[in-house]
Amino acid sequence: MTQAPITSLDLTIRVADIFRGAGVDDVQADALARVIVAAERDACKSHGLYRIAGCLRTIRAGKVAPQAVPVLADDGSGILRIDAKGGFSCAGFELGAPVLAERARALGVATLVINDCTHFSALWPEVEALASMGLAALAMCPSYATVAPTGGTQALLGTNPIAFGWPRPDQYPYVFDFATSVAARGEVELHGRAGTPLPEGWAIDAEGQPTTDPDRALEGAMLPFGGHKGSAISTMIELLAGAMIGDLTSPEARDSLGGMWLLPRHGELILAFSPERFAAGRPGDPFSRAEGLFEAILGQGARLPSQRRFAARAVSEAEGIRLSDTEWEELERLQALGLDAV
Ligand code: NDP
Ligand code: PYC
Repeated sequence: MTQAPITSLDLTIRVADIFRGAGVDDVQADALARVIVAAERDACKSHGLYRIAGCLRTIRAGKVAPQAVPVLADDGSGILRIDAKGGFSCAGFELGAPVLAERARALGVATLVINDCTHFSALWPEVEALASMGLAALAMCPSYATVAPTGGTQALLGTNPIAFGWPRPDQYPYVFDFATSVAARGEVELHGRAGTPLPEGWAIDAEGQPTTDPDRALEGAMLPFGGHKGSAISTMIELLAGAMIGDLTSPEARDSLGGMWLLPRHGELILAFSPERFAAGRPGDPFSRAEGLFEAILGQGARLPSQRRFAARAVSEAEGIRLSDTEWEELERLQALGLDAV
């Protein structure tokens, strides 16, 4: 029997309950539920409910600290640090974001480093939150080694996401968020589950040969987007959000985990800019100039990134989130069995 749609709030409560039942403290359980349900609400399936099982597996394996309390270190400079103490990144972000916003307004630009966190989520909730506070924002992190550098044959780089947000008056911000691989690894896993082949050009097998078989791709490597350009941007993320912040790069994260059936532990770098502070004394209002650019893009018939996502959100908010029977069954199984489900 098909179930009625569920509101974001009710789904968030259910997901948080699953985590609480698995021994996760309230702060982390609520932060996890918010980020997972936001992805489900916005039709970003690769980082929605599907990720609950991965979180539980990682908790069960003892590779994430479910009771960790993130700590903020603030020396008054433009570098704020969260020590996640081995917990999930999203609780650390929620702690650091308001301070980051206040510091970016005061200095013009400020950064938030999150160290020692398990990270699995999409980055758009973070840049969107900062944009809603009137700031432009960039977020990036390594992952674990699953992507071959262009011209190479072995997984070395992560799928290394990068996201950007720009505030827009009286409407959703301009936001993009993507993996620097051709697609997120979650997409490959979803193809595997559905038994559908991958599009050409996504992956190579363990022998370095092109493949459209999701299982062979997961044993081999994904490819960077845009050839050498994506490969270089992904390498930049390893440097800035790995080596520079004193945290693990993707190959190190993979080695420390001993495999990829669990969620990776590493760091994240988030930058926030005050457009007013940068534009001060220069001609033109940065926000109205930005609107002119967006209008010109739309005027050509192109769409803005996140438009699909915001449209999905509008439907979810009006009608509730629709889950398939299989998704309901899985949710109920996870709720009933907790850590024994994985
Ligand atoms: P997609 O390729 O699905 O989307 C990338 C971005 O491009 C989105 O902002 C999307 O907007 C936009 N977009 C797509 N098509 C168009 C178009 N025709 N015109 C304009 N904009 C467009 O993303 P990925 O599969 O690469 O990544 C998915 C998610 O995975 C991301 O949220 C990322 O953060 C996450 N991820 C997380 C990792 C981690 O370690 N934590 C690792 C890798 C990925 P829209 O959503 O509206 O379609
Ligand atoms: O989808 O590539 C991915 C991913 C890796 C870690 C979290 N998401």
